[in-house]
Amino acid sequence: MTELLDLYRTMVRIRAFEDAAEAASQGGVSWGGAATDQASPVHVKGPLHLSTGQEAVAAGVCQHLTARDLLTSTHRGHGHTLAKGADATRMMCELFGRASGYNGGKGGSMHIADFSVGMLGANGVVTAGLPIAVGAAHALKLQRIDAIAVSFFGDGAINRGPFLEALNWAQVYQLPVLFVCEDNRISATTRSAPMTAGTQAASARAESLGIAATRVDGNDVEAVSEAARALIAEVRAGGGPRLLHALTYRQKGHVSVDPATYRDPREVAQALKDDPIARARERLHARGQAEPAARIEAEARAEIDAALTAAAAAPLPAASAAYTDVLTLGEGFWK
Ligand SMILES: Cc1ncc(C[n+]2csc(CCOP(=O)(O)OP(=O)(O)O)c2C)c(N)n1
Repeated sequence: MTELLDLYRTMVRIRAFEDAAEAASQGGVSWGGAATDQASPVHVKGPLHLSTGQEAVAAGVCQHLTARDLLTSTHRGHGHTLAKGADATRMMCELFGRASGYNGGKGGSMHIADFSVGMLGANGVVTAGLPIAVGAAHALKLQRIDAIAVSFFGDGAINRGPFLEALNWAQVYQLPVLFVCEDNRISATTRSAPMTAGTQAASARAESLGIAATRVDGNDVEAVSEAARALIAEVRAGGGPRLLHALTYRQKGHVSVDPATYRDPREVAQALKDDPIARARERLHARGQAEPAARIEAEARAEIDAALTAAAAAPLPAASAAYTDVLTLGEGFWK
């Protein structure tokens, strides 16, 4: 029971963060996610890739990781980053472009990393997180460090070459890495199935290299957690790489400004009924845990409201910061 409450807390915190970030990138919505008549400023410049609806995958996997374990993420990385233990206020500050953000306000959503909790970074390049995680896992093995690496990626990533390269290297060197395919059935605005050869391609391709894979309902947080627990135990025991294929659904458009009109509204309506948080809440209520569930929801709202308030009040980077953290090519390079 405690475990479902913990998983629920992670999911609800992610949802609160995503809802707040979405509102802040669109304007017109106040703190707490409530609509308001007055347009509030657009605090987040540019579109965001939201993971709304996919929270169970991040929560169920990261439940079994410690800060020593290493993680790579995708362009849709807020949920993974929060679940791995990053600070919501520093993340929000980064989205708001504030100096107190994870990247000094200069990187934004797709560059958030926090090495102190083992989060090696979101990544705007599709599939790029896999070889990075494999490199990290190889370093862990060579240095005999008792930790593993995990890489989240979308179903669109499995059709790019680095997927094969990463899995092959991990298997040949028997590296401690868990690959997690967060299959939301769509790649940006294109359905993944018609452009992917084979059935159950993520797991089938892993199995063809001898990497054991498990498929799971990615909207059932307890099922994800159980599957991840078993695979991570095998990876930790030195069994080499494993792959988890979690089927979920992206409730929002590709980015926060995408109304996703290319999807059949009936499909979306059906998917919303399968919401992972609603499913977990129903279970908690059925198990007599309505009160702690409500407390968790209130705490998450308060945490994210505080993050929004802090981000809105935080100073922007100094103009001189434009010249720091950039590659110096040397005096006279451009002459
Ligand atoms: C190497 C590369 N090619 C193309 C893109 C443009 N792009 C951004 S997201 C995306 C689709 C990714 O699909 P998936 O991995 O399934 O993630 P989803 O957006 O569906 O969550 C593409 C093609 C990119 N970022 N990187």
